[in-house]
Amino acid sequence: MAVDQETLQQLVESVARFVRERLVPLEDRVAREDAVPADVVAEMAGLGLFGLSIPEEYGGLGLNMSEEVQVAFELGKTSPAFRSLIGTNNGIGSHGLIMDGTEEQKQRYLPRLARGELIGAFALTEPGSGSDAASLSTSAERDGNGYVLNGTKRYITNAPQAGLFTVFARTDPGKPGADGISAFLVEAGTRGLSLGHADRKMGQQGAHTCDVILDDCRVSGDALLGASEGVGFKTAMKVLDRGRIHISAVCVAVAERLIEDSLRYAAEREQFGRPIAEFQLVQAMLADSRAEAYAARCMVEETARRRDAGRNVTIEASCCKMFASEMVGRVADRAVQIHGGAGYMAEYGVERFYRDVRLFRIYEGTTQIQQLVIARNMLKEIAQE
Ligand code: COS
Repeated sequence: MAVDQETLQQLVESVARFVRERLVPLEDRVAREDAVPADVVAEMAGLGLFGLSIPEEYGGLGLNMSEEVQVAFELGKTSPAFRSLIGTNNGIGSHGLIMDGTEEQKQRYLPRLARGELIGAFALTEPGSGSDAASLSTSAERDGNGYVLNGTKRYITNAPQAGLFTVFARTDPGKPGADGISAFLVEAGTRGLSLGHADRKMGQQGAHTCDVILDDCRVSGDALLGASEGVGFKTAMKVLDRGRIHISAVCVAVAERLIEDSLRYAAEREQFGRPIAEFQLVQAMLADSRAEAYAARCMVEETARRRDAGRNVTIEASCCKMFASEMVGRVADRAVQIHGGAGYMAEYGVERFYRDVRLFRIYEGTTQIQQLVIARNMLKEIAQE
């Protein structure tokens, strides 16, 4: 355990209460205004949510993966936009730095990321490079002691708020694949870095993405993550392995929330003279959802445990991401069905979740990429036998 049981229990309970009392009542407003109110952001920072997984020596809570997923199981029981705000600082926006940064880079950025004073973003995807991340074309050309970055990054989560971007760029144009890629820590406000318009999305209003444009953006040599060229792609893959476990925990949480809402609705809503929960066809939908959410919860907890024990969990993380994100899609679909006409109406919020969860099957690697990762690594395993 990275923290003692009692501290963890208190944190999980505080987050559960915060979600129930503070965030759930704001869901509709956040979706309408496409923004999380500033006082809520401050309260999230006060709870330590921006630094959950940042090591204690840099001002975070230092939760291990098993502990972090317990928090995500609670924080995810509301609109994913709230979680998204702290998601990058605890995941893809900080873990490249935690895993592979130099001590000086960690000291410079992690304490502010942990306090939520700085928002981190992970700039990997490009207009021409999504699932095929190793084909990215943003360039980083050596110039004296520094580098000059050119290219466009697309759909970058939290970019409009971000103060620090982990930018993946090609330092070696002679190497077209993964080996030529390096990672850079680029601060917002650096000359040559600009943002596109906020993207208009299907769901998750309140969480923002946009393009990050690098136009002769000059950074000093110490912006090179870990002071090593050519290892950026591996950093990205390791960060995604970890991030996929967290996202899977959020999928479980949203599914559990939707099951709770559907159960309550089914117990109250009467048709044919009885609550619809008494009909076996409705019960089947509730039971399937409960069993699938439970299976995903067990997968996430076991994968987190294995990772904390130091095992390679690339396969398991992808299994979790694939199963949990597909599972919450099915659960959201059944939730709309159980709510009937009301499920299609904005005032009940179920249709909003239905749109929100669609993203889980896409970002941090589509379901098809998870299948590919799982199968490829299975083949590697037999080749090693
Ligand atoms: N951990 C550590 N290293 C890894 C790794 C992992 N999980 N996965 C791959 N690598 C290493 C490989 O071992 C290989 O190194 P060596 O050449 O030294 O053996 C290198 O990285 C290249 O790997 P690979 O050949 O598998 O790369 P590919 O281009 O074939 O494909 C996929 C990799 C498709 C898995 C990758 O591009 C991917 O995950 N794509 C999805 C990207 C994504 O999730 N985007 C979401 C947007 S970010 S929110």
